[in-house]
Amino acid sequence: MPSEPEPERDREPEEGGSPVGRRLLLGMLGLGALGVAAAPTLQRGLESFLGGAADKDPTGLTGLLPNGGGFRYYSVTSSVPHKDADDYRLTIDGLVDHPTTYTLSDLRALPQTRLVRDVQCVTGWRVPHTPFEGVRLSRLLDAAGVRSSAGAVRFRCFDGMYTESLTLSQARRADVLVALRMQDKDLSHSHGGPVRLYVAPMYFYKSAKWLSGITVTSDVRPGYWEDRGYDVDAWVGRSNGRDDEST
Ligand SMILES: Nc1nc2c(c(=O)[nH]1)N[C@H]1C(S)=C(S)[C@@H](COP(=O)(O)O)O[C@H]1N2
Ligand SMILES: [Mo]
Repeated sequence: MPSEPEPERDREPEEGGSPVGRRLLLGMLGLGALGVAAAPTLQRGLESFLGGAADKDPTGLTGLLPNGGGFRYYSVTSSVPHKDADDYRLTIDGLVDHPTTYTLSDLRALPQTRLVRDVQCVTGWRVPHTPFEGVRLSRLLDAAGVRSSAGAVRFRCFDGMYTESLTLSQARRADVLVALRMQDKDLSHSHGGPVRLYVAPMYFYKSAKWLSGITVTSDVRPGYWEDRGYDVDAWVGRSNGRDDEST
């Protein structure tokens, strides 16, 4: 975590640290009467409701709601365009011999890898045993023909704001996916669908949602949160001053 205090607007929403009152948020969602300490079955209902609400929420504030140890829905922009099989594109360019643009059906037609690991956010929340499925990033890089001058990979998102990066050797790991599915369902919009990056051994901020571009470069450029103090090498339990169990 950053050692210097940063301006509030430049921080991920932390657990229990929402700037907007819980009651106000629940009220906005028409959930005023629902306790946050609901029974587990109800909680599960609440989580899937919140998932749906996050899909429709133009304010992004549902991302600040506590949801019982599950995912929080994060976006650094107040709204993100929806994309589907008709208009989704992923471009691979930069230091490659064959720049390529993939549609969603192109990606679905490639061999899929399924991984089940814990998800760990750097603000503390963890979701155990979460299946992700998609195309290995290494496969897309090999198909594009990475040039010998390359050393890193940059990721762009169609929210127009978020960025991430990996070194080339990190990007080529077998546990780094261009993910199409999460929890055995097609990725929802709120979780970064139709396509997000999934970097299993690193804090979840590496797993860029709404992935639209992969550019092979000579060097690593820090991503959105890394410009705001997070570690560029984001190994779970070995970075950001945290000692979480590895995923
Ligand atoms: N495009 C984009 N990707 C992103 C983020 C974001 O704000 N925008 N937040 C990151 C952080 S800090 C986390 S913890 C996860 C949250 O993923 P989720 O919203 O599916 O729970 O997405 C990561 N990828
Ligand atoms: Mo995060």
